[in-house]
Amino acid sequence: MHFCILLNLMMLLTLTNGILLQNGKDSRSNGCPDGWTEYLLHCYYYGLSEKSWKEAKITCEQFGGHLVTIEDKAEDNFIESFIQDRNTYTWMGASDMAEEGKWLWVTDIPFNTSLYLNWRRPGPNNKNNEDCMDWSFSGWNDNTCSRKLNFVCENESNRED
Ligand SMILES: [Ca+2]
Ligand SMILES: [Ca+2]
Ligand SMILES: [Ca+2]
Repeated sequence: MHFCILLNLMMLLTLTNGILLQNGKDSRSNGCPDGWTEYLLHCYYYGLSEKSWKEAKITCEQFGGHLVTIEDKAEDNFIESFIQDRNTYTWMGASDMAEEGKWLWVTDIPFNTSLYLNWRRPGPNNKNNEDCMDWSFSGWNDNTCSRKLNFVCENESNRED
């Protein structure tokens, strides 16, 4: 009986050790701060505290990054899986608050120069003056900027290679 318990304990220790080693290895090879996820030399942070779009934007800037900007389909697919099962609507880094209908990434890149867009059909409807972009269901949507939502920040990775 005692032998069995000892054997189980040893197995548990071996397992725990393996997990710890694995984690140590991951943090060494990751060019992102703790709590951020690396994808293609960029770091992503999922903000679980619900904030207005402007509050979320400021929070990302305080982290030294910006609300996430989506450059291509690969990044969009990554974001979709990153936010999956966490919240229905998640703030992204784009708005048309400066001029209605002229969408701009927070990095000052206008949408009309973007090669990739993923608005949910039929596109931004500006219902009751919606000027801030969220990711919800199958794509992008314009939403009311004062709504309190979770958000995603993006930053460059520190990895050299
Ligand atoms: Ca990006
Ligand atoms: Ca609008
Ligand atoms: Ca809308």
